[in-house]
Amino acid sequence: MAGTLPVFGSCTHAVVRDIPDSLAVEALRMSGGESVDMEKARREHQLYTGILSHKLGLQVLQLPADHSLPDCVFVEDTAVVCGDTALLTRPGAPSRRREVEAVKKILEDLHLNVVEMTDEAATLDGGDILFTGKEFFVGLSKRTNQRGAEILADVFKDYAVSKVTVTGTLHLKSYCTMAGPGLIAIGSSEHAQKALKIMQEMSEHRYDKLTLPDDQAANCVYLNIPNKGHVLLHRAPEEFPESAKVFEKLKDYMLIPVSNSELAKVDGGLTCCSVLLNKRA
Ligand code: M3B
Repeated sequence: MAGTLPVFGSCTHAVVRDIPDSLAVEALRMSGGESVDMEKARREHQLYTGILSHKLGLQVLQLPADHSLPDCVFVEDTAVVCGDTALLTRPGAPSRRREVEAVKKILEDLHLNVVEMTDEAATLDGGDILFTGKEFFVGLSKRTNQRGAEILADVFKDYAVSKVTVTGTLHLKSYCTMAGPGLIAIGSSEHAQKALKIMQEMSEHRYDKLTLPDDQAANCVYLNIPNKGHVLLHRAPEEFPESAKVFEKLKDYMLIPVSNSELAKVDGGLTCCSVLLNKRA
């Protein structure tokens, strides 16, 4: 590909999807736990999409909810976008497979090179895919398997793809994301630390790390926005005070605390609710 390497975190568009009423009772969750306050969930989600559109100036494409798809708000799991290629996933949970259809349509409308994962032996959730700007890490989890990882490696041939076994949680990004160029946000649990160690051992690149006391807080959204520079959406101090203090030490960042108490009850984090893409390239 000709031209300059895109700046890590550059982004022009975000795909999001409304929360269906069915989420409260039917969304998949790792453990029983508290009931979801749907009004609050929708308020939090509106704040999240408002930040992406009004505060950061992204073009936000908002898909309507589908009530027969209780997890459809978690669009991240349905597509992996890198450059102008979008790999549509084959979600590990059969109840989530049809979520991909609406996302496929909107990514095609955006004229991305859309690739489908048709192999019935493959499963992959976007929540297991960590793109560092230099390479991919794929979490092998209850939702993502070897075959899914192989297909991702075939599609994104320009990058190294390494596999990491995910233990103790749903997805790889349940305890790690990128918090900036070359900066891995990582939780403090033994499971998270073990995953980081594996990633460091497999990589040819060196990364800095930002260690968060709370695993859930390590799921943050980094963006690089013209005239704003480094932008980080991170979990609010009301939710994770100790982790928020760690984020607040980052220099030269526009920090945006975001509450996500309700979708977190069904295992959703901040990355889960958008597919980010860069059409400026
Ligand atoms: C969560 C889906 C929950 C379904 C996202 C990544 C890590 C903390 N009930 N999906 N992509 N997981 O989030």
